[in-house]
Amino acid sequence: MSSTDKKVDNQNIEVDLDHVPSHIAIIMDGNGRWAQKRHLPRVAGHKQGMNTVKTITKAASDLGVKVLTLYAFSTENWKRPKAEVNYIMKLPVSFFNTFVPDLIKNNVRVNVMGYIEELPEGTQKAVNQAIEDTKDCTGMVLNFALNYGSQAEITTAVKSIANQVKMGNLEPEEVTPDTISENLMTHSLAPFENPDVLVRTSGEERLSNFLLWQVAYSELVFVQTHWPDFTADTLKEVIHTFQGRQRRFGGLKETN
Ligand code: V07
Repeated sequence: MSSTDKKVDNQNIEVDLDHVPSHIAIIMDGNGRWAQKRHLPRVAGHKQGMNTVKTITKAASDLGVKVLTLYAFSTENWKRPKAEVNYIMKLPVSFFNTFVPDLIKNNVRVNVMGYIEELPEGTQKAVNQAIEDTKDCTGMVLNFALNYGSQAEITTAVKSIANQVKMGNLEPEEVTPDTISENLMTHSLAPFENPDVLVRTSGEERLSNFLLWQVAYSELVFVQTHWPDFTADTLKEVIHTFQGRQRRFGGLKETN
């Protein structure tokens, strides 16, 4: 995958439009590094990163993606400097103010998963407003993971299943992998709750507590590009990589 800024022929990335992955999940890493490289404050990277969210949402929707999940803020990100966290928490507000009309025009529905009730009041309001204003859109789902952590999600699911058993509504023998899937935050995305491909930008190759259960069969694609530099062409490259791997598995492909 090319990570140079000056790609000459970028019209030639082959994508088979009949086999576009239904659910793409992206860990949007590298905003801080993008800013540092330019001697800008880290928040400038987050601001540019939000613009990339807009570009990639449109690009994914145009390619026929059904669910685009974006990991925007993890339960661990609270450890960052307070001013940076404050700035990040305002991004859903400015995203909402500047992008909801475009989402509606593109028939994109916003969904959010994570511990939203722990976010600042204004952030919660913007998020809920975006969900409400796009609730009748029937195209792609733009699914933000906000204050999300996979181990916390699984813990919440196990507690809920334990309670169902305690109440006498479920026998321990009846608990299957489907029972667990049904109690995760991705359940509302069915039948596309599991990503076909998980992308992480900026050269890191870790899952960082993101969708641990749901990526059991996903293709993992790591790109060097910092998230603010990620373009529609980078997305096409990712899909091209995904499609190449699917072809090589052929009839032996694991079922999901
Ligand atoms: C955030 C911009 C993208 C790069 C990664 C971190 C910073 C969009 C949203 C958002 C979330 C919910 C919603 C509408 C928009 C967002 C956070 C950070 C916390 F309903 N970008 N973005 N939220 N960044």
